Amino acid sequence: MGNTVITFGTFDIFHVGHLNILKRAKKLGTKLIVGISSDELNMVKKNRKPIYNIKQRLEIISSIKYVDEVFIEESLEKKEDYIRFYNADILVMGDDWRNKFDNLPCKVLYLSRTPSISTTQIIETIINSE
Ligand code: C2G
Repeated sequence: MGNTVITFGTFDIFHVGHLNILKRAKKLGTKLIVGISSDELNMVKKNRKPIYNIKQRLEIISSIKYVDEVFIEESLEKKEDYIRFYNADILVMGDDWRNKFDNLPCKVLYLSRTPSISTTQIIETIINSE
């Protein structure tokens, strides 16, 4: 049997950086599970409401061809529970999270972020163009 890969994120204003990490994560196994941060968790992480709400983000990410299953990530502290529940072999995170999620019951890989694109920067570009 192939590896089950799990990854997490808000994926707000879905962009090519998000697509790249999902594509690379799927290549590491046969099944990709994505935990999508709840609107409340995004408030905790980034101190703002996501532009796209959880229902819209679930719909978008579950439609990506690299993604096999999605669920709502309620807390950053529940990674171990999610990994055990989905029997994940590998956790993939962007390298902005390097060393933040070590000591979990699976292999943990931090992949390099796609340069020059982020949700925050897209929001700033729109605000500044007004
Ligand atoms: N990402 C990337 N390249 C970018 C932007 C984002 O590779 N240019 C990756 C991030 O590193 C992350 C994923 O895309 O792995 C989702 O990014 P965010 O929506 O910003 O998610 P984040 O807030 O980092 O949430 O439990 C952990 C968190 O929920 C991760």
